[in-house]
Amino acid sequence: MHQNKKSLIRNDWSRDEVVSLLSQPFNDLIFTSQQIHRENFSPNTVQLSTLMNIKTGGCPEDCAYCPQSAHYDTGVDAEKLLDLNDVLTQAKAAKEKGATRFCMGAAWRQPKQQDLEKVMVMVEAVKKTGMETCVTLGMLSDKQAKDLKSAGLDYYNHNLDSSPEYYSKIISTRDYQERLDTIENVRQADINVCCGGIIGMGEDESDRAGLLLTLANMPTHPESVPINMLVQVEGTPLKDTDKLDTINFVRIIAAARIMMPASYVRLSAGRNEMSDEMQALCFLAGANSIFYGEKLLTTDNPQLEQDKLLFDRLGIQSSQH
Ligand code: SAM
Ligand code: DTB
Ligand code: SF4
Repeated sequence: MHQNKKSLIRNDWSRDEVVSLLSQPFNDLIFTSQQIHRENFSPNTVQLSTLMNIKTGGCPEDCAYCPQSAHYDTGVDAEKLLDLNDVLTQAKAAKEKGATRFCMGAAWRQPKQQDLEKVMVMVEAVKKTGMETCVTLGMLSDKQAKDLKSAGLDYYNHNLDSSPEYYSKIISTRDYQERLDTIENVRQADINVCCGGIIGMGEDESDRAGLLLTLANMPTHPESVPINMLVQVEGTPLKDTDKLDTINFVRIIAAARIMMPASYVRLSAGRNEMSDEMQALCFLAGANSIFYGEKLLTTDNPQLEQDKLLFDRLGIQSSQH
């Protein structure tokens, strides 16, 4: 445990403590998270990241939520890795529209060397636009993480998705430890870690606490913590999972803010199904980043105009380059 200049950074949360945090009276929880948010960040500023799927579908993994898994019939066809020019055109457009980070996703279990080299060229080119770069390519060896660092990569996204206990109910083709190993390789390569999870997969309160405490008990907190609300996609095993109590989703955002005071907490997938009021509660609870752009990877995200209008109504500004 050490004291940073603003909030106390802890790495010793217990599950009981997190469960009781999550079950506090809502007003108490939000009051604390808003206080911590203000100690660490400008309260009315939200960072914008734009996502691009650079390699769609045909993934050998069986993640039960994912429309890009080859195990499920979701209507998402497998495509090849996109060309540098297509990626760069979209990156420049994203910057033009106000994004400060460009995140490139690939539906791989782990990149092959020849593909990694192509992605490194993309990272170098996108970085030259002045935006921060992020990629999410599946598992990485320590050498692959170092190669990405040498290309200038700023962030690597690799989510834990759920608690260690619930994980095996969602994915059978890899285990939790492999996720943790990749995150460690990214950390050792001195790349910023973007790591979060998905809420609404049928997990219980203890699993949500387990996800949060695994993130917050890392020796260094992920710099960026995406909290996704499951997008239920036809053809995936998780389609028709019981719908989440949206207030409980806001509680997860608040707990993430309290437990990881200096990290960016991103209100990630699922915004297209959230009301403006629910998103406003998430920002109040301490979310300070979103995916900005009309598509996530394969599913829809709010229209840019809709997000601009919401920010105007809330007096929120986006962070500047
Ligand atoms: N294949 C790589 C991997 O799994 O790390 C990178 C791409 S993968 C699509 C990135 C993340 O997107 C997943 O870890 C998961 O958290 C999120 N995701 C995928 N499908 C989702 C869905 N239907 N709803 C919410 N989040 C989803
Ligand atoms: C993250 O945590 N969420 C993003 C990004 N990291 C790669 C992906 C969301 C995907 C939602 C389903 C889809 O569009 O395919
Ligand atoms: Fe593949 Fe990533 Fe989708 Fe899992 S989440 S099926 S690893 S693309």
